[in-house]
This record gives sequence, C-alpha cells and structure tokens, in this order.
Amino acid sequence: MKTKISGITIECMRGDIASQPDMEAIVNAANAQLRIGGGVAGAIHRAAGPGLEEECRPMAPIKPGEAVISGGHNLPNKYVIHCLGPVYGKDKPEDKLLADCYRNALKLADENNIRSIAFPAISTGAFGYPIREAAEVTLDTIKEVAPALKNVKTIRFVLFSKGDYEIYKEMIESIGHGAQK
Ligand code: AR6
Repeated sequence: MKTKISGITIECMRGDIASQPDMEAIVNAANAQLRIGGGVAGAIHRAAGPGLEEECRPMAPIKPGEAVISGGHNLPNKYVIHCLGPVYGKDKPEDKLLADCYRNALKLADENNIRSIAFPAISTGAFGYPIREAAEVTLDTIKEVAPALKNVKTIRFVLFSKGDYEIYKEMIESIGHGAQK
C-alpha cells in the first residue's frame, strides 16, 4: 500500500524491521538504556551485532519521545534511529510523546540527508499502546511534518501482524483520498 503526501511516498508492509535492505535508515522501538531487548529492539540488535550497543552506550539513557542516531553496523542499513516510545497509561501525555518520537526521528533523518526510512509501530508491543490509537497519532504526525522535509522521500511502516498491517493500510488509503499527489 502506497500514497504520497507533499511529494513523499508513504507506504506500509508486513515484515521484519531488521530485514529492510532498501532503506537507508530503520527506526528502533528502543528501551531507555539503548540495550538489546525484546521485540523490535531484540531483532535490530541481533542483526546489527554487539557494535550497536557499544556505539549507543554513551547516548543513554534517553527519555520518552526522544530520538538518537547511530550507524547500522551489520545491518544492511546505513543508520539506525532509536526512539523511546511512551509506556501506555504511564508516560503522559502519551499521544504527544508518541508524536514526538516520529517528529524527532524524521527531523534527525532529514538533517542526516536520509532519503528512505522504515518505522515499526513504536510503543504498540511491550509498551501497550493500542495499535489503532497509535496509528492515528503516527499518521497525523506524518501529515504534519511531511511538508517541511527536504531529504526524506520514502517513509515505510513495517508491521509484524496481519491485523496491524490492515489498520495501517486502511488509514494510509484514507490519507491518499484527501491528499495532494
Ligand atoms: N519487525 C517489525 N515489527 C515488530 C518486530 C519486528 N522484528 N518485532 C515486534 N514487532 P516492541 P515497544 C512489533 O515491544 O512497544 C523492548 O523489549 C510488535 O508486534 O518491540 O515500543 C524494548 O527493549 C509491536 O506491534 O516495542 C523496550 O523495553 C511493535 O513492533 C520495549 O520493548 C512494537 O513492539 C519497547 O516496547
């Protein structure tokens, strides 16, 4: 599923965030310590190798909504952008903190001349954010920041489950209907 907003391709697919070789950057749903964890953080750190934790150590801890950038190490991507999402029901206001993740990640990507970036659904696993609510916040944020991006040309959402993919697909389709192509 693909659409365009302000000349930027917005797409979603089912898959593994650690297997996106055509993307210059991938985003990690990190923990505050930027250590290997479960879910996305586990997949990314396992594929990147121990050099990723080592590079990240001096940048930790990060706060909810914050994003930091590192190299991709053994991943096929040049960069990893690490975001700490809010824990649903605990880090407030969670919608603003989740929006900050996407805003800050895209700002870092643009500043680093990154043309393509793949995101997982931050906070929707261990951190408990309901997928539909999270997808609404995410896509509203993309719509808000897209016009200001100078280098980013492709934003991909990589969803693990079929149900999550269907929700993103529906929302991206509905953006496409109202958007400038
Ligand atoms: N590729 C794409 N999506 C995935 C993958 C994958 N390989 N694995 C899981 N997902 P989570 P969070 C989906 O828990 O909620 C970690 O342990 C998953 O189904 O990775 O931000 C960290 O160390 C869910 O929809 O991130 C942190 O402590 C989404 O990605 C904490 O969990 C996010 O799930 C972060 O929790």
